[in-house]
Amino acid sequence: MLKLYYARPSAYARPVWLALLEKQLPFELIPVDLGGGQFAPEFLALNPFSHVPILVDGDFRVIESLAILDYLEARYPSPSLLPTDAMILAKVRMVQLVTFNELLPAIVKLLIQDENSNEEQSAELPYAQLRAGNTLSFLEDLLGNCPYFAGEQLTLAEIVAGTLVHLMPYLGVPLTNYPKLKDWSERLWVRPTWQQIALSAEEWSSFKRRMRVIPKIWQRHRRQRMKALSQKT
Ligand SMILES: N[C@@H](CCC(=O)N[C@@H](CS)C(=O)NCC(=O)O)C(=O)O
Repeated sequence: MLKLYYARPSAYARPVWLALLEKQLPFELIPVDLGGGQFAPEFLALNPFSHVPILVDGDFRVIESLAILDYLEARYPSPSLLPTDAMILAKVRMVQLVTFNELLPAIVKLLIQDENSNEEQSAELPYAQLRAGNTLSFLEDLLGNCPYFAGEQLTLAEIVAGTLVHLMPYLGVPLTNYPKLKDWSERLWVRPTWQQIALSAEEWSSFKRRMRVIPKIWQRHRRQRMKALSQKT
């Protein structure tokens, strides 16, 4: 059976989890405690970069969320989550990459700032808001009047962007200026598959709290690892 190493709130693991559900594949979820569990030797043997998600399919292991999504699509093509038309495929890829490369860094910054709202706001906060708004405008235009980015077909564009766009109002970026994206997001979240990965309000606030300390834990582990690795060479 397929195995997915994941953490429930992980922005990179959630699309893979959702793709498995949309494809109706049987799979086992293996939770990883990102408070340090990702530095355990058994985990590092699966992913030397200490990240979730990891997909294990028999003897085959795939890391990197976008590579996993492509693997699932090629290996388990039905139902299809990727168009073949060149222009539509380019649209889907743009949505995936812009979401991870532009929107996600802004979300992380807004999350941390949100928790530190009593501290003086740094220049990074307005930049994150601008970056988020810029990405949402781009997505709104790209979606146009279609139900999905690829037209009538739900694809990996929804699987990636749809797991993050709905968070924006909780981070001080309402979707009212992006009405088509707002409707699109609401349509996605009534799907039973999406409901299965929904975080409760409690999980969400505990995640926000952990985001304040977790990067410091990661830094400490990484320094120890760098030391250990440099002693080996
Ligand atoms: N490029 C990777 C990024 C994965 C990633 O950064 N995952 C985070 C969780 S959202 C993680 O596992 N962080 C733990 C660490 O870096 O030690 C992907 O797309 O899979």
